[in-house]
Amino acid sequence: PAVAPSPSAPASAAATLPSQDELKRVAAHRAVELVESDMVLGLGTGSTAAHALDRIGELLRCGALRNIVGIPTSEWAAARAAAAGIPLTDLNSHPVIDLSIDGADEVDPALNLVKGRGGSLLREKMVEGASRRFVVIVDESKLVPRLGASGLAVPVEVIPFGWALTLRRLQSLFDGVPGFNLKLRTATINAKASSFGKIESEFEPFVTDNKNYIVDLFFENGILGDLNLISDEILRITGVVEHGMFLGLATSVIVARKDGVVAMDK
Ligand code: ABF
Repeated sequence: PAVAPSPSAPASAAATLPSQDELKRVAAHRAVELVESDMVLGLGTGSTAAHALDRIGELLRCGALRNIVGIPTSEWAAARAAAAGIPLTDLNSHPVIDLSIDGADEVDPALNLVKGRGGSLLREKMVEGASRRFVVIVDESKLVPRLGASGLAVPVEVIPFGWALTLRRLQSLFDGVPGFNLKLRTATINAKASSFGKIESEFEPFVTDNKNYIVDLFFENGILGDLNLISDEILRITGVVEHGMFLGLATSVIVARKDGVVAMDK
């Protein structure tokens, strides 16, 4: 049986360490210090970016910031920003963005990123690529020696038409790479308990905000080789819309670590 901690017991060291979510908040708040009144902002997606959106909303409400407009990188970001009270606009009206703030899934030592495990990579790359400054906010768990090395997905957005052919072409590109694997991203629908009490689920392709599918690439040893060349080869496949490697786009990365915040600049 679990033993409830005694209220008089001294707090353990672990209890005083910030949680991962607190680290995300610290990185986000540090980035929001760069926001000035009258800016056009790129608004990121994900649990780290959520802290930035909420903080910008707070600063607008108390009058510390004025005349901000934001361009959301996803439908989720649009809803979260609207709830925070941030006025929204779009890339057509504002093709040049002063500052974008967003999370990432991986950051390598050269500040290249993997993004899009949340599925918003295309709009993120359009918005952040149109930004004078793109500040990435992460907790220390996102730092990797090379992209793909966390063993998690490097996403590729593909059009639904002929997606299995596009997947085969992606497979051919990495044939012979040890530890390479790929699969169509799926979402669970209709999870229900069967008559035996077992949970049975149906799956369908995950659909992005742009009504596309995602093929997730996995590199057991991380991506070895020239990232720009690999990027070009992926983008040359007809049916591929965009991939989640963000090469040379981040101008700085704010990393919240348990022992403090570190900013890495390009
Ligand atoms: C977005 O949110 C994505 O590009 C990335 O996939 C994800 C990071 O999420 P979180 O901040 O929740 O870890 O920035």
